[in-house]
Amino acid sequence: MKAVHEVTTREPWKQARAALDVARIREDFPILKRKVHGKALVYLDNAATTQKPKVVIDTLHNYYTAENSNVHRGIHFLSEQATAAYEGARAKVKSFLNAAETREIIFVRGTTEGINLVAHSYGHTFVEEGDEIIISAMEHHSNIVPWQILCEQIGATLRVIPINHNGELLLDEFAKLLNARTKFVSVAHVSNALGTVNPVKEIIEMSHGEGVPVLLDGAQAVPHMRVDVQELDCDFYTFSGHKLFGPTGIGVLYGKAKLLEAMPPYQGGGDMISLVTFEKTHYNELPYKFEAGTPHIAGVVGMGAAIDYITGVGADAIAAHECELLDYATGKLSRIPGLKIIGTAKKKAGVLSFVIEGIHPHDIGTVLDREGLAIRAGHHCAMPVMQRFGVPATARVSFAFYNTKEEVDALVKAVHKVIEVFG
Ligand code: C6P
Repeated sequence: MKAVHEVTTREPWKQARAALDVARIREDFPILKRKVHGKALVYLDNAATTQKPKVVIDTLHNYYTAENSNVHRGIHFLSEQATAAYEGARAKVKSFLNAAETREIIFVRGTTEGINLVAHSYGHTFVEEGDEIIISAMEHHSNIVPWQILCEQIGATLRVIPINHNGELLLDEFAKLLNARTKFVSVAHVSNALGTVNPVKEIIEMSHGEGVPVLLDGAQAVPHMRVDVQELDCDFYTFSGHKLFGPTGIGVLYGKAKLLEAMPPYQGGGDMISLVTFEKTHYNELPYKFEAGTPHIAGVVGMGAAIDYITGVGADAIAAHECELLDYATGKLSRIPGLKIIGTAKKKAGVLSFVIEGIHPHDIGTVLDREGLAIRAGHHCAMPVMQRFGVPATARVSFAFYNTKEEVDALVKAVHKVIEVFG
């Protein structure tokens, strides 16, 4: 079948096609064997959270069974082991993103906290009344609300890059929005509601041309493609461990060292200090300046195991397999009468949102659930996207590399059932 998405024909991962032994990979994910409502589970809600391979589950178990201790504090054996595991995971994240230095990797609770940290710390230091911040019309609420709060607090203005009917950013409009008042640009690398892969390299180049730093929300990108922060030249990059086959409650904020150095701490507490007196506190060096309090050590270690795992599977093989799945599903679903795909960008990753004429997405989700299929129905925490396309909600299928064409066939069959029941 001819690739629907331009990305399949342009990228080197083409060569990685068929390199993935999905049947074997599925053996690594215990939950994929379970049944729901008496049916085989078909898990297609990976944009919400991904399932965990046994190696991640075992790493968490082993951490609490054999290594649990606090980090950076004790001089005893266990504390040294926990610290080594924690800092070892930081080194893994550094290689995963190809960051220049490990001190540029800050552990946070997730993408949401990563963006809030930058909006608060960078925003309150470098953005002033009358300045402007640019986001896009396809942002998750996590990349809207922190900037709105900042703008309200300091009297800055939020500007929004519009999107076309395919769900692609209008770069010409972005160029018009960029001006001397622009102090920050924050956009999704991949949209969670539409699946669009944004032209982030162009956005960064254009922004840097005006001396404006850029944050990329990588929550929906890192599970699907290779990310190189130095090649992108982004100033900040953030993602969540739980969407990357790791634990919940942990994520990463990458920031260029010179920017992080210039920013004040986001939270105060243990570990982020070097000296405290009642008169004055001296802050710790990077990355600890931004890691106040006892961190989610097990989460970090588990996320490190997840990174090892997917690195072993291979980013190119993952991208190639998922692109094939997306093409296959797009072809099959778009032939169903009354079904409309929301988000038809040329470059897409992982996500397929759709509506069916006369049927509420929640009803689609409910019937699919009874058939064993897990999808998400709703606004996907991207209400402005729903407003842009004039729909209250969509049904959203989202893939991971353990999904198969047989599962897409099951989806198509179940969608026909939905139409039978409600159509
Ligand atoms: N999107 C989805 O079903 P947290 O909750 O911090 O791990 O991630 C927030 C977030 C930020 N940006 C994007 C692009 C996202 O997709 C998400 C999370 C989930 O689409 C849950 S709403």
